[in-house]
Amino acid sequence: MSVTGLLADIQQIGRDATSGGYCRPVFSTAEMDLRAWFLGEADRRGLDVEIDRNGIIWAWWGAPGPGSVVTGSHLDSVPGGGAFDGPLGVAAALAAVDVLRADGFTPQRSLAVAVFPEEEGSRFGIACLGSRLMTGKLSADKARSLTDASGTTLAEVFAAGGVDPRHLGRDEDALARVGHYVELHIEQGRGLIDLGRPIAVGSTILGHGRWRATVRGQGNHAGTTLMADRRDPLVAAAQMVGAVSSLARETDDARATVGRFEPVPGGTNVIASEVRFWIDARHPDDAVTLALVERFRSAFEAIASAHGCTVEVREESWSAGVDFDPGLAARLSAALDDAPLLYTGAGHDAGILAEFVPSGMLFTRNPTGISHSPEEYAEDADADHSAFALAQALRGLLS
Ligand code: HGY
Ligand code: MN
Ligand code: MN
Repeated sequence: MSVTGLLADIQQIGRDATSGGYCRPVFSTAEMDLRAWFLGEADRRGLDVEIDRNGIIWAWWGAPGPGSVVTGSHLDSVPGGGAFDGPLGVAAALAAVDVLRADGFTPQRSLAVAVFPEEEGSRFGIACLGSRLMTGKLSADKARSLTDASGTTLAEVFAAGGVDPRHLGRDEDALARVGHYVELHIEQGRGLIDLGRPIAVGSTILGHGRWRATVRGQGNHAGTTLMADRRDPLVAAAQMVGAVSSLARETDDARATVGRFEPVPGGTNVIASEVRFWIDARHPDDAVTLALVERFRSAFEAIASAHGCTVEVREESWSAGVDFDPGLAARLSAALDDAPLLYTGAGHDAGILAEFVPSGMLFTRNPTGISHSPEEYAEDADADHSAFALAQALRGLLS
């Protein structure tokens, strides 16, 4: 089946009819439906499926064993995300198996299609949670204690999703089986459309982190509290968000975002008592990112003080910048008609695995470059071409 055909099968799962955006948090009903879809497609292809201790799904063509080739991506989404971020890589992996088999290709190494849970970190706050657990970059205890917006722990959510949280953690066997990891993903940028090419090879992932700011003041009545008597954390937090944008704009090539802003209690006639907001900050140089966050912290303290409030900034997730294995990148490029090498400002499980096994990425052209939005898209021809490009890339590794 074609990539567009596979994506069409899941296009209504977790889709908001009004915005067209997708909401597929890990182990939500929508993501569980996507996992079930994947298991069905793997079964249809006679792939041997296992769900490991960290909730990662492995669909095997050949016996699982050391030094296998692994491809795949994720099925979870950001809130209001697009249809391609994650699922394109999973669908292309399934369709690549079809392409190789149609060519009568017999792999000399086993191939697995993997689906990593919580790549977006949208439910529990830590990006690439599944691959971090597998590699030991995130401790099982820390993971189990994470809570989602409703206060439900990761342990409870994973248990409800059929993954026993007592067994979470570094998985030496799973890691030993990965000889090469190659992930295909929709490009989250305009490199390819400007180059007029359908496929690129990943060279680098920018370092990126997430910090949570908590601003505390005095909750009070909107009508009985004179302006001079207020310690309003929402006004302070709003100025802090402005500082994030202005300080990032002063720093060449920095990207800093506040996309989540939660006043407590959030009443129209209530002066908030507390405001929580999250900062996503990135830069090609990790030291610059971290220095920028320190500038945020200083600016926040001055603003909080001016409003009689307090502020606390806490790191929630940090992913250092990653250079993919240059030999593998060159090999992938050569296999794909000298496909261009592009860096990405988006994080991926391939970036976590790259520290442990030779890993690479392929990017599929995105005409607008827009992502993490319902407007994210790839032309059908490019989406379908992804399967052939991935098959071509895998063929060399599997021979
Ligand atoms: O946030 C990211 O960079 C990725 O989409 N998880
Ligand atoms: Mn993604
Ligand atoms: Mn994403």
